[in-house]
Amino acid sequence: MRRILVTGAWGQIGSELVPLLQARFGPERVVASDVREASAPAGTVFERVDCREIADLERAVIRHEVGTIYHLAALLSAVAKRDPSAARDLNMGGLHHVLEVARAQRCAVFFPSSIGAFGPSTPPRGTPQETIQRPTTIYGITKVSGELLCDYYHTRFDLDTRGLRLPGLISYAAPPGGGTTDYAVEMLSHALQHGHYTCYLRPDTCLDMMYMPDALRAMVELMAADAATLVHRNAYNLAAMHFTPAELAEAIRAHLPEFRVDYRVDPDRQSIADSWPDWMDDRAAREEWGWRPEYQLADTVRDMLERLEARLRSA
Ligand code: AKB
Repeated sequence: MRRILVTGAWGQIGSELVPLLQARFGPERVVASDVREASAPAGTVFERVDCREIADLERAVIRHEVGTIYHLAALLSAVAKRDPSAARDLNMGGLHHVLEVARAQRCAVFFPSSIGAFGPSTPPRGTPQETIQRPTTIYGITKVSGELLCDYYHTRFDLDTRGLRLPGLISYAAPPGGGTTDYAVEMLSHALQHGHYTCYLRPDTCLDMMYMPDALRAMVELMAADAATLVHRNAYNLAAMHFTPAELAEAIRAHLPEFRVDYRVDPDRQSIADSWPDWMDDRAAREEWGWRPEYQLADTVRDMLERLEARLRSA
């Protein structure tokens, strides 16, 4: 059986997707790759890959006989806003390299799009699967281009490309790096450690969010789905819950009644969040490949606080 390559393996998603794939398919069948040479956990096959260099990708795919690529290496929205050229090089150039290598070596490709693929002219509540996509962020522009490139490689070269429009992700294993939705993870860990958090978004900013176990399961289920059922393969709206910072703070107070939040709005991240939908309609994912989220806000907060507390105790 051909192997699975994960790019951006040390990021927020990759650091949890790699162990999940290893547990499901066997450690020898998963190749973790990243531009950073962090020491890989024991038993992990690691290959340094800079996706901006097509030769790195080619070498890894050929050497390890890769058949599926989960392409996670990308800059998130706030960092991309600070350096649009770097975002273009990695988010668009990197994906183009992945698709070219996948075309030559006949690999399936998973591409994570985002709520960021929408913009202020998109219907913000119950955002349809197919609707206006005119993002005003460089991050969103790279995500829409990514969706279109994946469509193109599928129709033109019959490549098996699949993708999801991911909401903000909440997780405890690795910190998110430079996103707009990161406040949720920060709020949970500050609540536990300091009893207080200063939030960079307004209290009424509503965004789609998802707990990492649901997001990982969605990725693996989509890649395993029967291709014949996939009409909107690149990329499915994916939803589980949506809430505002004020609502998250309230849910945390059910466990930590003394928790306090104040707000110091960062105009850069607020304007990004304001351009994104409040919540997406994910019926296409539910109908075409059976998507069902398991975690809502209360379960997510309870589980996150328990796991963050266990990590603090063992640190
Ligand atoms: C970000 O905030 O940039 C990401 C995303 C929603 O794509 N978490």
